[in-house]
Amino acid sequence: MRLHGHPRSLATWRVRIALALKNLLVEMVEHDTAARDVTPASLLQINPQGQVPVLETDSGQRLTQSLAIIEWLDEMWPTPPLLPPGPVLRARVRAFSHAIATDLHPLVTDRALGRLRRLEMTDASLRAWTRCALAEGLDACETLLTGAEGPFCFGSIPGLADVCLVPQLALARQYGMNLTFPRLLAAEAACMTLPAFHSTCPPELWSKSS
Ligand SMILES: N[C@@H](CCC(=O)N[C@@H](CS)C(=O)NCC(=O)O)C(=O)O
Repeated sequence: MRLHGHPRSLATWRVRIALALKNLLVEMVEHDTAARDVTPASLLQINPQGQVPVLETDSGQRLTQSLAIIEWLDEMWPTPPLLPPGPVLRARVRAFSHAIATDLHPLVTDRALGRLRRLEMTDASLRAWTRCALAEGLDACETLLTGAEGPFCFGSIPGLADVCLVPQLALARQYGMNLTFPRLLAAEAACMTLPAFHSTCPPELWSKSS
């Protein structure tokens, strides 16, 4: 399989963690998604959204959207599972994951910040915007874990929720945020004992991760 991504991409990091948890090796193909205003044609050819990650399967299918890719991996290689047994707990894990990947992350991507910059938002306002989005999103996530068993987000093994959480916390640290989310930090600490999380961490985020 081939994973199209970018070393700084949090969404690519999610998929890399999932692959590592399942001990799956892929060839990495790097696309420059960060330093540009125009989506490269090569990326638009493989994803009409012009975003990474894109996973090319052995049978030549191109899968987009990190959560869809990770759920596909989980269906194809069910061990270890990334979703818990039981429909209610699975719905809670998916809700938590979407709160990060679907609601929070798009507010703080390079694409979103680039658009705001072109609307003449200053660097200081952009920083305030990003910190505010991260604080609100992570605060809600802390509450979403109420009553969930640890040490990981939802139980004794890492899963989809942890795969989404760890990259987002690393970004928050990059913005110098004071993280006061005990349950999220405990789950992150449990994750960071595992090579699947720390060995896949983008180098510039490494020193700032727990
Ligand atoms: N919802 C998508 C988000 C993907 C995404 O935002 N990717 C970023 C990198 S983290 C990207 O490709 N940015 C370049 C761009 O949007 O132009 C997913 O989870 O895969």
